[in-house]
Amino acid sequence: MDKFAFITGATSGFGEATARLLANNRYSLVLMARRNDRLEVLKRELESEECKVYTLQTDVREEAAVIAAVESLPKEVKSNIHILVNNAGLAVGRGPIESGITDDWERMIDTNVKGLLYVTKAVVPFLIQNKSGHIVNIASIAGKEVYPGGNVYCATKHAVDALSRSMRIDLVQYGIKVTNIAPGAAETEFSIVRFKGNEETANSVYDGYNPLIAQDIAETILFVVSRPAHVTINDLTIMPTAQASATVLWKEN
Ligand code: NDP
Ligand code: 8X3
Repeated sequence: MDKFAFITGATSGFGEATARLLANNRYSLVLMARRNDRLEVLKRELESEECKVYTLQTDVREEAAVIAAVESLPKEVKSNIHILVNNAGLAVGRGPIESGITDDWERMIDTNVKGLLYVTKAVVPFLIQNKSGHIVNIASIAGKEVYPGGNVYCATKHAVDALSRSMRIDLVQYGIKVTNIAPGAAETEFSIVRFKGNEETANSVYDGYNPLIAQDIAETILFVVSRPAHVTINDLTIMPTAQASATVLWKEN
């Protein structure tokens, strides 16, 4: 039977690149995100005899929708989910706490923390049933350190880091692996979303150095999920070579 990887945030960046790479490595896919047009394009591109693709147009912030979406999958798909990549997430805005916008804060907390919990709660019973499986949580260097104006985004990614560690403790009895991945600056649609469509500001984040690209993270995910059964990689921090910490970036003039 096909091995399914369930990927949230599959319509862009890390999630999309991971979907492509896992499809090329004999996984079938369940792809979750809000933009259905992109999900359908990806499904058409990746579906083959070896790779079945199910798309779930779902906002991870809506618990009832997440539960219904997972329930809607055929039984043989649910019972063959081997990998859950909790990747859907975003930063909205960057600035000091005193001028923070509560709606931005809520979008980040609801997506990055509560959404990850809702999806995990809906999917983990199938991993438990099989007494195996692998959860890969996409955290961030912002979950290891803080930086000016990063306040709430950093708090949500610290929460993801803590959840990875506690999930590992809760799920070890079922033989379920949990890996936390903490990337530094990567050029995806992340900054366009963070700066609310302002392309000039978004592009300036990546000026003067070589940032990570989505493929770097996809290859890392493939590596961690393809270790032997007795090996778990708990935590990986991956940075562009020019980035020494959340705040130290070596830029060429
Ligand atoms: P992108 O903006 O390129 O991709 C984000 C993905 O998340 C999209 O597919 C989007 O799909 C999905 N998403 C966002 N909100 C929701 C939602 N409410 N429900 C379902 N899906 C949602 O960014 P990245 O690929 O860079 O980001 C992926 C993850 O990596 C995020 O968790 C981010 O915080 C983290 N990260 C990013 C870094 C970077 O520098 N780029 C570095 C470290 C971590 P759609 O809009 O269709 O719903
Ligand atoms: C995204 C990387 O440094 O902008 O998580 O927080 S950073």
